[in-house]
Amino acid sequence: MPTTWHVLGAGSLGTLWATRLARAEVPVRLIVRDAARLQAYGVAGGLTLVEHGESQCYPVPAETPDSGEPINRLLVACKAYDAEQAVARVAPRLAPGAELILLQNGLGSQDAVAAQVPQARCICASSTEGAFRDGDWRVIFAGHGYTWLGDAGHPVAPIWLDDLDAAGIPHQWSTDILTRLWRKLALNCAINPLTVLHDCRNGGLQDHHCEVATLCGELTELLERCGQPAAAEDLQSEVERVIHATAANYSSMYQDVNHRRRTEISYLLGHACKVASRHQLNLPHLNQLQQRLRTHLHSLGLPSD
Ligand code: NAD
Ligand code: KPL
Repeated sequence: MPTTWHVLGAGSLGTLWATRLARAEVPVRLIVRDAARLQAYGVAGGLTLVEHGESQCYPVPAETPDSGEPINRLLVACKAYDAEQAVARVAPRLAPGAELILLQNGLGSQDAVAAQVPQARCICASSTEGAFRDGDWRVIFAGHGYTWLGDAGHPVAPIWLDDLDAAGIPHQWSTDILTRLWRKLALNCAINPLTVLHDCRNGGLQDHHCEVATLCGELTELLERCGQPAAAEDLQSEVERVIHATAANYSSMYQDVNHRRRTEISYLLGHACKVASRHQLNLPHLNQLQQRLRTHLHSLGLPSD
């Protein structure tokens, strides 16, 4: 009997994964927040994936967190700030030897989740795929990319990577997943907050070269101090390359603010500043950036954590 994938969070990435697994006839079940959401889902009749302009509805079965069935494999597809609480609600259902795949961007939420479920194996992911919702239970597959998966405490790849092959989810097992997560966090810290504060696309940061370079210098210091020298290598040139390559795009944080959604600041810039302070490292520009961003979010009436 193949193992069922439970997908916690029917948002952009959760839907993107659930629909592709379902399309490949891999058993998958969706966990929605509560009975009201389950009822709304029942009315919709399934999850819709829009790819290359074509939409297809997949009737993925769904349940609430307190449904009784044991969970062996759980894809956590909530935002970083929701992950810990969401997992806590299903923790009693985890079977011995259960595995969690954590899709959250940034750092901090993965450790918080792992602490909730010491009996389970937690696998972290870093994804460059892009998807967004244009309605309830409907997701547009906007950017093809790659997902790196890894377990910092255990280098052996799980057998279920075969399911991802079958589902056409481009992925690679990574034995240095923490390096990847830190590198992405550093890129996000150097780019995303400035796009919000300067109200610009990524390419607009080409006019703020000095500010970007100063932040890259401090982020490099931080990565080296916290045992991530590989993530620090040539950071500034990669940040400049990404700014150039994605010049026409709005950063994910810009889009969150623009849609008046809570940002993941605490797991990006907030995490960087917290770790710097833990290492007694003085990074004035990074701290000032966090302060400016928090003030800005507050002024817009958005959560600043
Ligand atoms: P999203 O907001 O679209 O989806 C999150 C879903 O989780 C929502 O449907 C929400 O209702 C649900 N949820 C929250 N708490 C829950 C609970 N207790 N029980 C059940 N469901 C719950 O978010 P997303 O864009 O899919 O992002 C998920 C993570 O993936 C984030 O950390 C994000 O940074 C990362 N990421 C997203 C993309 C992307 O293109 N969307 C790309 C790379 C990484
Ligand atoms: O990942 C990104 C984001 O917008 O979140 C990039 C494109 C790298 C910008 O930081």
